[in-house]
Amino acid sequence: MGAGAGEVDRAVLLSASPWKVRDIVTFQDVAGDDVADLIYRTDVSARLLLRKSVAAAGGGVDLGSLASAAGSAGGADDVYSADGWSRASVPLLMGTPDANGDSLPDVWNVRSDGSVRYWAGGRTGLTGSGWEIIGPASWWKTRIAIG
Ligand SMILES: [Ca+2]
Ligand SMILES: [Ca+2]
Repeated sequence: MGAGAGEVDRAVLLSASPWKVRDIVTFQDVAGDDVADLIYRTDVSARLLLRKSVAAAGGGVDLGSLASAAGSAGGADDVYSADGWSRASVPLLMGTPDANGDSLPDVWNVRSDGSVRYWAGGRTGLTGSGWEIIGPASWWKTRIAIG
């Protein structure tokens, strides 16, 4: 993972098995302290969760703060979107830099019906119920990735 400035200086194994049921959505600052945070999907509860990072003393992210919810800023993962995000109903999802001009990173997904939706990211959760950008289409059902 990068340190927020487009640089990657090392790869560190933070955690192993819990991530088999999780997908990383984005790694950008959400909380507003200029330190990148982690948004991920957990298939277990069909939620998006926000793990807020701790700043490293020398700049960038203290990677250890991402290894567990307890070690993150605030000591727990926050629910970023409460339901509807199972792998079955949302086969593809991707976080991107800000797309709507509010300086907060956003989320795109492809649902199982082949529709494409845009979600505006907020400081503590997604805003609203998303906007359907492309209606249900068979073409999107056969994609292996977006981005
Ligand atoms: Ca942050
Ligand atoms: Ca945005």
